[in-house]
Amino acid sequence: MAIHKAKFDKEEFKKAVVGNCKSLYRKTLDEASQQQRFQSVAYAVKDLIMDKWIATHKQYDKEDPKVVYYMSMEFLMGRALGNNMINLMQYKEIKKALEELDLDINEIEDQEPDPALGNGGLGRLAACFLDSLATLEYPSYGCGIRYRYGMFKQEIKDGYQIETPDDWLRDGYPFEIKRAEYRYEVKFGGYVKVVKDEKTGRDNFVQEDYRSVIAVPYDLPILGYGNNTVNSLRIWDAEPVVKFNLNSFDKGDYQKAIEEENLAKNLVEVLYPNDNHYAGKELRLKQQYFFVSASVQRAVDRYKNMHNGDVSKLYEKVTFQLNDTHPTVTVAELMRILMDENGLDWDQAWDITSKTVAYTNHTIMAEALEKWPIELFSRLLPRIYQIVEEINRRFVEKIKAKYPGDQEKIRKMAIIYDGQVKMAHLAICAGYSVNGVAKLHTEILKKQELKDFYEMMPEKFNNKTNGITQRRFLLHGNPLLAEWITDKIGDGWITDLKQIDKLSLYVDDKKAQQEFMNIKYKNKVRLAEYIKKYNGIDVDPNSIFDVQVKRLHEYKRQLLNILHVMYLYNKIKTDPTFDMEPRTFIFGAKAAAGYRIAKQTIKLINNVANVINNDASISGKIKVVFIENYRVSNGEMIFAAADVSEQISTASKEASGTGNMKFMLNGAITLGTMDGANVEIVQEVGEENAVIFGLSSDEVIKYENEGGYDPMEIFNEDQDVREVLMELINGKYSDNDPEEFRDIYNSLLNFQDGRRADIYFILKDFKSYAKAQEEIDKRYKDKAGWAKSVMLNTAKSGKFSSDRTIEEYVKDIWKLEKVHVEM
Ligand code: H2P
Repeated sequence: MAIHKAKFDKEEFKKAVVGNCKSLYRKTLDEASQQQRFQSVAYAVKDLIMDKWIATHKQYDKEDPKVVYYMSMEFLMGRALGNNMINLMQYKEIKKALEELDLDINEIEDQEPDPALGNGGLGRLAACFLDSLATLEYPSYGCGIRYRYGMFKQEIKDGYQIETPDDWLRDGYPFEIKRAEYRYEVKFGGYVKVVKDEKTGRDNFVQEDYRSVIAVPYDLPILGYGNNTVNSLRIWDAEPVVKFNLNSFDKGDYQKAIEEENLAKNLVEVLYPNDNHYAGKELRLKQQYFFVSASVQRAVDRYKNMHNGDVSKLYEKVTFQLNDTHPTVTVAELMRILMDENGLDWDQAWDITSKTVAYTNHTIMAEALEKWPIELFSRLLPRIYQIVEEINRRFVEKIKAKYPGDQEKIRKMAIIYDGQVKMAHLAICAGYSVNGVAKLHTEILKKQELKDFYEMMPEKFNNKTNGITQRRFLLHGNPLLAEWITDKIGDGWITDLKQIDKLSLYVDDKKAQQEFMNIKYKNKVRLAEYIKKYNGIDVDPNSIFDVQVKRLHEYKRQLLNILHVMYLYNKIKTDPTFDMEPRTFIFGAKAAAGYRIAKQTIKLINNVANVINNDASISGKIKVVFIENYRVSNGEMIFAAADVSEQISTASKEASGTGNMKFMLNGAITLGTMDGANVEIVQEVGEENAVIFGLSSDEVIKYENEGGYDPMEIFNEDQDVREVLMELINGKYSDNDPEEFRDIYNSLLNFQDGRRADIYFILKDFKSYAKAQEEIDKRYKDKAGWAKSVMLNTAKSGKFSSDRTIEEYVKDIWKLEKVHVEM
């Protein structure tokens, strides 16, 4: 790939920064606040982007290539300034320019709020995909919502999680531009009137007595690395109709005006902070339809403008990728636009739609599957519901034709059944592609969760193992290692991560090992300083940094990790001579606000930390740290500093995982179950360079089919486990209230609220996990062996670039052509 590096005029740039400060704030840089300095710099960087952004879209207009619209409720972007500097290939130059202005680039970058329009892996994947699409020169739009408040900020008070609003737009976000020229009306509620067209005799479906909002997009630039491509992330804001439609006041329809004002205000107010969990809230469905309708209207208009208003070949130039079921109303909205607004009949519209929409599944967790009550769905989206009903009717006919007399098939596969609209079924029925996000996950979909669908339409199913962008998670997040790698093997890895395998040549080289481990040490010092600053805890950079950072969810099993820490602590206490490498257990996780057990787990981790960190008798053998407000920006630093990557989900439950890849890339050893993409990580790096434990997914699924297992047996037979569990309820870690962790205790041992005990097999896997942890300790003692192993992890991470993932989507699903932008 030809890398293009634009000329950088340092003096011009400095002038721009000073000028921005003056025109934005009426201040000199000296007088400005840190935030104002950041803004002044960001606008100067945006200037460098603008010409490329314009050129890219000119080129798209000229070539009229096929475009993918990546439809996603979440884009967990992380900070843009540093990343944009990196992708412009001008990080060092800009850093230098800022130094000459007496500005420290790290402090400036630190001023940017993390645009956190996502929960976790699903939203971050979308962000990595946009980076790769632009870098690989593929035309694309990310389509989402401009939430007024993103993922909440987490504070820890007395060990409890406190959620505070993430007011990321407070100071204005310098990289966005408002596209007031693209306004679309989105309608909710009312009823559908059928009006006969006198001329054609056709029935027209007209929505009446509805409430509507105006969708207005904001575009964020998505820069390719080392090229001139700048794609857009288009996020929609909602404005009330009344702003320009004063009519309703004239007519005295004051009530309607107020309702629309409120609708607009509430609609994009906040991101739902639930991952892998479906809450069934009306506002959520409104959000979904809102951004889908606006995005699809815009995409169809854009296409029509370029094709003389003829929509019949839309699928040749447009594809909508549904990031999970959240944007599945795309199917019906596209049908509506094609039929009601463009006069196509059902068959034509269906033919186009079913060649235009594709679906990615991200989870098999039952509680994540979206099903909307018919009552709610049809009341909110009356025309859309009619269309879904007709899709369902025809689909059921097909099922009947294929499986005559098999009522069971209809029960399991229908889109509308039992009073509910099942979004995954709609996505699969209409989509031309259905993909899982790691090999194991896709196999489970085919053999278990979506078995009936796979049987009926096997040609739709395919796997796309997730990936991450090495530009953010190594080049930006770990500059020391990035530079060292480039020194050794050149910089080809930045756009072709497979090349990182060339490092394999160095894994036995003593000097290279030393250098690699020195860099790891420096990154650990950097993290230790952060921990000191924000947690007030001293940690030893010579200890093993054992890290689990990800959303807090029972299936991800942070509980297994902390129970093991409690067990280890008991061991050291009973035998003070117990020999082990000093270990720092680092956690970072946000829990959904209403998820009780998850929040208790955070409290447990903090209380255990409190007891252990203050026990001088164990002479610092263990430290426990809970990093507050884990997010993309501190994540970058954490991945760089990790020795051990905890990927310990119950096998079969983690569809892929992407944190696992970020750790691997930065030279950490995976301690994990054979779940999600861990399986493929082990395949790449070799079993001897990872530590694997626990039940396999087949074993888990078998237990589940047999009604579970009995954790009481383990409780009764295993002294160590019993001791740890008793400590949950005897006040050892909860002085003031021995009942504090009763729910956790119960979740492991008692059948309650219709749920079996220990459904995530924590006790079942406990001993095997403890043994794996001993294995880590043993391997770390062998310094050279460890160095070789972590270097191999970096060297063998080539497969896990999102560039590879995107190339697979392009080849198998989207069929895009590259568009090269010359300047
Ligand atoms: C989910 C899955 C992950 C997967 C990610 C991206 C929903 O992310 O659980 O296994 O890697 O999508 O496909 P998360 O749990 O982080 O919200």
